[in-house]
Amino acid sequence: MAKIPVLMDHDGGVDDYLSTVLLLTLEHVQTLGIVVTPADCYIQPAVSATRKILDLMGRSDITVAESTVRGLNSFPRLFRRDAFTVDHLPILNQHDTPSAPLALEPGQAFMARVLHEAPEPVTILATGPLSTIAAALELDPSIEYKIKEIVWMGGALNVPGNVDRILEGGQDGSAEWNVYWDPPAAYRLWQTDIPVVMCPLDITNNVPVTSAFVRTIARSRHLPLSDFAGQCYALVTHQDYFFWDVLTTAYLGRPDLFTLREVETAIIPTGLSQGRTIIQPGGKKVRALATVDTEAFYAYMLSAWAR
Ligand SMILES: [Ca+2]
Repeated sequence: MAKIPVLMDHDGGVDDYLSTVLLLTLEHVQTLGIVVTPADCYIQPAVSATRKILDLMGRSDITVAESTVRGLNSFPRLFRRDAFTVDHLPILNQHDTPSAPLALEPGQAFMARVLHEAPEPVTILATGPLSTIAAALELDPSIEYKIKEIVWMGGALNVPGNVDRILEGGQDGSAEWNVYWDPPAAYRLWQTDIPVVMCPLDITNNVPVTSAFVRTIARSRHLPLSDFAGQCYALVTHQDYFFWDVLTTAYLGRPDLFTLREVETAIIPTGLSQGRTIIQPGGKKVRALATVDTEAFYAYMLSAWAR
C-alpha cells in the first residue's frame, strides 16, 4: 500500500512532542519533515527536543525546520517553559548531539519547498497556529493546490475558548489558543480553498489526560515510548490538560474512532473576539471531528506507546 505523505507543523508543547511520537508510529504515513512554529514553546529547546525524539524513534532521516513567524498574542511562559524540561529529559539525552538534520532555511521556506517539490498533494498535520502555513503560502502561492488537506488542532465552535479572560486581557474568552496566537493567519488561511479537518475544543474536552491514565502508562515504563509519554504527562498533571494535539494525530492513525460533521465557519481576526472560530452560514466549509469513542481512544494511546 502506498504511504500517505504528511508534513507536520507543531508548536513545541508537551502535547506536540507526543503527537510527533504518535505520528511516527503510523506505518501507513510517510513523514516528509517536521516544522516547529515558535508558539507554545521556546523555539531552541523545542527544535532540539524534536530532533532528539526523531533519534529516539530511529527516524534520524527526517529533517526538522525552525519557523521564524511571530504571533500577536504570546502563549503563557508557564506553558512555554515545558520545552526546556522535555529537551533535558534523560531518555532524550543518551547521545551528545542530535542526528536528525536541521534545515538551513526557515521553516516556512522549508514547508513551501517540500510542498512544491512533492509529486502528489500532501496532508499537513498542524498542531499549533496556522501562521507558518500562511507564511509558506505567501512565499509560494502555487502550493495551495499541493496541500491535500490540513488536519488541524484548533478552534472552539459550540463551547467556550481556552484563553483565560482574566490573565489575558483584551479578549472575551471565545478563542482557542492556536487561533488566538495569530488570528490574522487563521483568517488568511480561511480565505483559501484548502480543505480543513479541524479538531476543536468541542471534542478535545471529552479526552482529559487524567492522573489515572498517567499511572497506567507508568506500568509500561520499561518500554521507551511509555516512559517518555509518562514523563511528559507528569509535567502537566498540575493543570487541566487534554489530548488536544494527540487526539488530532490519532485521527490520522485511527479515523474509524471518529465521526465528523461539516460546518460553515469564519474566523474573527480582530477585536475582543479575535481568534474566535464561529459557525457562520456561507463561511468556509470545513469538516470538524465531532465524536470519538473515548474508551477505544485511550486504549489506542496505551498500545501505540507500548514499545
Ligand atoms: Ca500544540
